[in-house]
Amino acid sequence: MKRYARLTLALCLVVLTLQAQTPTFTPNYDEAKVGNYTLPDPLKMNDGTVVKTAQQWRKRRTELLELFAREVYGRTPTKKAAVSTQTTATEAKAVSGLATRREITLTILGKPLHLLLYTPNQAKGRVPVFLGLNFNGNHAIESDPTLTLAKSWLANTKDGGVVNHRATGKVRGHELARWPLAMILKRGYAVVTLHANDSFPDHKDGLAESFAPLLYRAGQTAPAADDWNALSVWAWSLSQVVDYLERDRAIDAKRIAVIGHSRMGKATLWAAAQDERFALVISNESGEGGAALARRNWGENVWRINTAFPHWFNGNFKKYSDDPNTLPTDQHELLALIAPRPLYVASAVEDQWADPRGEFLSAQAASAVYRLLGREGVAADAAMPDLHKPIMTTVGYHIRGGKHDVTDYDWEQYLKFADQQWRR
Ligand code: GTR
Repeated sequence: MKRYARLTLALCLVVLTLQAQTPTFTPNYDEAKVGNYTLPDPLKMNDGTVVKTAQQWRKRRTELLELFAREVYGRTPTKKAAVSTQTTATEAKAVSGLATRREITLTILGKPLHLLLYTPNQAKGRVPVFLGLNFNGNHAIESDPTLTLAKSWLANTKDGGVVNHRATGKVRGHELARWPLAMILKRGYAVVTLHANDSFPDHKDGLAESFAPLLYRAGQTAPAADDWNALSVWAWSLSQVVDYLERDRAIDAKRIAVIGHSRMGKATLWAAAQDERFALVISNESGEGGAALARRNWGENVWRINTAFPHWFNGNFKKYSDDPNTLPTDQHELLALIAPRPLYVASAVEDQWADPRGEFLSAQAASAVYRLLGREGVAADAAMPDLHKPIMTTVGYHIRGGKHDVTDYDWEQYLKFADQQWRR
């Protein structure tokens, strides 16, 4: 009997420990339970001074960049590394003859970033370009078997597409639906994409294989609490592509639109906040840590994202897991850092995890900075638009039907928005 009691006690302890290790998360999807929150004012300096001029905004911009770098995404090393560029393959009749496709490798500190660039064959002169990170490797953009298979780490899949963390031929075309190349090329835009995992493999121990250790400070062996992590490294990789595009004679580097979906949307917003060479910015369902307000308790929250993806944000951001109200920033201020450049935020109604309303409210709150800089944003008293009723001021927004994804409907709006902004 005594032995039985001891065994039961031991079993209970095991169960309790396991429970403590795997806490459950119940997202809130009830407006009544969102709670009250006060957003920090992007137009108030840290010392309380109200920002009234474009000149003062430049100072405030620097303050906000510092806060996001220190407390949220981590600092990006400023050191410029030497880059060697190599075109490894060219296909003059890609996408049914619509484009010339180039595979270009940028080697930075001995590590490669593989770009896949499509330029429309019909175009005369330099063309504007859509740039975006992909999730699965460049071979996932088309099903063409001649396209080089990505070599970077990928999460294994049950269908044999990724084995031992490396892509097999089966994953070709996996992201094809999200990159409607023909539609974009026919409108006269180039497309350039790169695999996020080339710069930071997307898993909790990915840092070691990322660019981060290559850019450590002298004597550094581990990241500091304010150092960069996956989202910042991905953002940095986008800026490396801009450095390249500025040297490519087929591209109009003054018209680079950067687009990102979901986690890549988060990285995209942070890239564009820091690097003003991105002329137009698109956040497709970037959600928590992207466009959605952190203080609004809906769907994914800071605690959940830090727990599931400890490698995305910096060490300091973990301090805010229990209470996002203690953050010195909120995500509308990240969007505001893009002002006065055109910004488009998009949501999907079945993507409640990303908080569509929180994404809209964030774009609306950021619009105060657009107005200060003489641009039209989402009006302060505007109601959230209905499904498929895009708003297109310098700040664009839509919510569409369907799930978390990038669809042709989304692209139709982005192309229209870019045409409108660039008067094409
Ligand atoms: C989810 C994550 C989101 C979003 C998404 C994605 O698991 O919770 O923040 O980034 O992944 O990237 O598709």
